Amino acid sequence: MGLVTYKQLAEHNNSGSCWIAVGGTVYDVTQFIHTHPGGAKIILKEAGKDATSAFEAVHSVELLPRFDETVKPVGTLDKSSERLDSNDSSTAEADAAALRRAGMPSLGSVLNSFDFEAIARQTMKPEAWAYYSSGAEDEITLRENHAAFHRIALKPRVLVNVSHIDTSTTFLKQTRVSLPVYITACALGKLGHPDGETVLTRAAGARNVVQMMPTLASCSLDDMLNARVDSQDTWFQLYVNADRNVTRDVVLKAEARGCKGLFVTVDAPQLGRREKDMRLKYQEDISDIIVKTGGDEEGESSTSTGQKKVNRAMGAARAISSFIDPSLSWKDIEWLQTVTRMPIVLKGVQTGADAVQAAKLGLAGVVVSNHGGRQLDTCRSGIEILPEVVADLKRAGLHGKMEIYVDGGFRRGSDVFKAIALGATGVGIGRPSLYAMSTFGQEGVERLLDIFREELEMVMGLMGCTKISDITEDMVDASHLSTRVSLVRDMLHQTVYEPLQPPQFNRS
Ligand code: FMN
Repeated sequence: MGLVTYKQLAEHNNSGSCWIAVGGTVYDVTQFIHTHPGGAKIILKEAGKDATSAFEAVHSVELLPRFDETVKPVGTLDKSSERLDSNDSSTAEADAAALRRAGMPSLGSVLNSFDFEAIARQTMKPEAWAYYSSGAEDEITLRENHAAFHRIALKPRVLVNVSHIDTSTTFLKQTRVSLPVYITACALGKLGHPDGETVLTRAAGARNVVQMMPTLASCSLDDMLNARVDSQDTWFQLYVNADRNVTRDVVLKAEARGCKGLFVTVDAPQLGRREKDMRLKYQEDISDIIVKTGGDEEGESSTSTGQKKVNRAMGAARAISSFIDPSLSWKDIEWLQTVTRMPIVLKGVQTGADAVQAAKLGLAGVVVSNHGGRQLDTCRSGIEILPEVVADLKRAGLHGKMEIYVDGGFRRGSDVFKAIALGATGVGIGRPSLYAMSTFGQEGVERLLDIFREELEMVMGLMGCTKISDITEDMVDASHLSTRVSLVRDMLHQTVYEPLQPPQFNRS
């Protein structure tokens, strides 16, 4: 392959002859744009340019040659050749990003997980922020997920020697972790950071916590797995593809490459209506990209190949939802048990009855979760469902037969403590890890995990617990957990209370 100058690249900037450069290689995608089920527009926007950053915002570069035989490499981009202004669509975006980050508070000023969110809101690309932060419809469940923790009171024990506190525990009977916290699966990591989910992998490795790797990551599974440090255990989150052979292949690959748990997402037979996301122009472009690769839920999938016509006017999430296999049922879970020896955990269980059914099948666990409030609005928070799951498993004589994980709205060490007290083995952290990654990269995610550890240690100390197994149900009062209405507003307190402030920007 010869060298292609920026000028030569720019000459192929239309549907009659369309070249784009990605990762230093120039591709002729003229034929491909016509077979692109999402339409030619998204590619033509980058025609004749170095589209690396636009492409990498969603994909792993190594995916491109695999898309289609109509994607033809024509040469290597001659980066020493004269650049034309229009050659690189990333320049304007880089300028805008630099402006957003001007005067950004330092990592040292971040005291809690909310601070990452406050900084992310101002520094992230607005479309990326909308995608990460959005919840379904009126976002009642999104807010309830955290609010529910306020209805659980702590009942500390005193005069316990707490000079040494150990927050470590064991997940799925095999993985010793430093914290009862894991980084849960979230799609489209490259929207927040150019290195995408590998940032989370590295931070998880550095802090000895587990990362659940998403099927729909922007990075390939290999990229993520290659970013592990020695002896780092990871889990794989699965969206079951309509083509079960695709699913079998990806499950076998995850197992062969050492993943220690298969988390099957069961709360997304179709996607929730995320209106912040829908309102932004971004949705159309992202859905186009995703549809091209046959992605079946919240991002692109490197493994699926389905192509469908979708209603893009409904926004990214809804457009993508047409790829979700709504026929997924308990029978498929039994089939998965024949495919893999990895422990299988259902992610997205919301009733005690379904948890009992999972235990009867002999599964390794459930994640009590409402998908971060992104699916069914006005459903209950994970923490509220947890006691029902424990009670129903006890009634069925199945308590202790499988592990119970929970996610949604966990922002404080005390939230983690409450979940452990109510019967969880571990807690998934979603958005805070995305925000920490998007603002401060790996260092930010490590700091986030440190904050969770420091807060949990403090709460354990004040509660009279020196190890995770000391945390018991009688240490919390959850009697009002299901009382979702607070009848009395403490007006005086509200009036005198001075709200906490996130770190301030210094833009003078
Ligand atoms: N869950 C999945 O099972 N698969 C996904 O691909 C997926 N993508 C997500 C993308 C984003 C941007 C967010 C915020 C969540 C996603 N989730 C996905 C749900 C998370 O795994 C988790 O259930 C949720 O984020 C926990 O709530 P939290 O964000 O309040 O911590």
